[in-house]
Amino acid sequence: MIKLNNIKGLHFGFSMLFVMIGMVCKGQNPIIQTKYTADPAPMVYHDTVFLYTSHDEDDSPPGQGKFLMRNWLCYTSTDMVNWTDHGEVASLKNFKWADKAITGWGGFDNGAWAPQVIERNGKFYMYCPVQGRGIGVLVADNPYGPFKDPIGSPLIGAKYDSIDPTVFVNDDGQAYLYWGNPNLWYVKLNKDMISLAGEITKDSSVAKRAGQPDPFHYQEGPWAYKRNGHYYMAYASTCCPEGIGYAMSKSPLGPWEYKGYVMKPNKLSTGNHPGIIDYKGKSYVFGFNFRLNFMETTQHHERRSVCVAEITYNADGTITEQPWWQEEGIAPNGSLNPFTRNEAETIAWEKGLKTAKDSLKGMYVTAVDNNDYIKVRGVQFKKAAKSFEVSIAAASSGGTIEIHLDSLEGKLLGSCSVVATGGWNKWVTKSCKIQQLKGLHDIYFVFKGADGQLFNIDWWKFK
Ligand code: FUB
Repeated sequence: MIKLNNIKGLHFGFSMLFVMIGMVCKGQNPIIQTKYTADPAPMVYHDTVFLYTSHDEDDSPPGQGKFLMRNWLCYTSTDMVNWTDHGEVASLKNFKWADKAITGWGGFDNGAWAPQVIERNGKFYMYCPVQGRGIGVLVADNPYGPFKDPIGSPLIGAKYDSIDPTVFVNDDGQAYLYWGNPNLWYVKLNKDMISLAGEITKDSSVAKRAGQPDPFHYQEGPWAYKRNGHYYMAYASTCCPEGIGYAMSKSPLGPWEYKGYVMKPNKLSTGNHPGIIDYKGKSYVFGFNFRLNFMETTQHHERRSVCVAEITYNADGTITEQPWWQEEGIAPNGSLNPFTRNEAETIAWEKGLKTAKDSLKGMYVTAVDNNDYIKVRGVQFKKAAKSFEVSIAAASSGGTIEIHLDSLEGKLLGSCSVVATGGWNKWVTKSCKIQQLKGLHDIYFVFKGADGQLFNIDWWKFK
């Protein structure tokens, strides 16, 4: 669960609340708990789901619309329930032009809104709204970055309702960029994906017309894709709260026909923002809720958390409406191999932890206190595991990693004591015997020790 280290006065009270909530709350939605994430943009590349998100800062102020967003994050999964944190992959600082003095738009300190990444010919293109300043594009040679701005200016200027880009390449190779709040806009892209191939146009079919019915209730957050010959435009619909609506068409440029809700709005969440994929024979919609925020405080902050639900399509291509984000989340679509090195920041659910990145180790888990834990789901022990190996660093006197089976209070397979290693970045590999274990299980790593930070964890594996 999120630790509000940077809001010192509130930290102790909320930590106590976490302990109480953590005892009863074992949900899988939202899917990321170490940070606040919003505006999910999933991309399937080879056998992996790359989930790019925007990032609400832990110290965003109270109040609706008070966003504090500086960078974009990336998570990956091969089973849809355990997500590996890759941290920041791009930030406002990637766009030199974001710093131009535009009164009220926060320079590099605010405005990193809803992105989308797409692969084309081995390059990865990230379309990023820089709130109030336009939509930029970044390019990288791999999905983790580093991403660079190839044009040094906005791809779409600020005057076109320029937020929430979604990009899609049709079977004939033509790429389309769509975006906008309160209108839906589009433009064709050249094959280079970083220049425009036509006029910027306001879509007329979903546009609101004075005095006319508005079946679409289009708000923002479009997500364009093609599936089985049908073109789809999902979007955050109705306001506020926002649900997820969708329209279909026979062409990438419409006219769009409203088809209904993927998910009806719910007063639990003012906003929403769809990202839709097919993965390993199933289909999924991502969006967000405010569950973690409201687990910590009754006050609304723009501290959102990405959620996922499975969706199904009917024979005519329409989508079966889903209930609001279920706390229990979705079933695993794959399993985790415990006999290879697993990054500690691969997490289905956790309590009390944060992740950090450095040049020596990359990402690792930190802020580990007594009773914090990590749950990983669907761990497949194809052979008997007899021991557990973990890479840890501890400037303090350390603590213990308890390994529990299938629940927090489940069978104790082993306890691994961690002693001081001489620094938070002095890493050692510790090996511990465990009771023999086979089969498919959820594993809970429960951390025990004295008050204060116990250790950092980089990776683990069973043997
Ligand atoms: O995250 C900032 C803005 O909030 C997004 O651009 C919108 O889609 C809404 O989610």
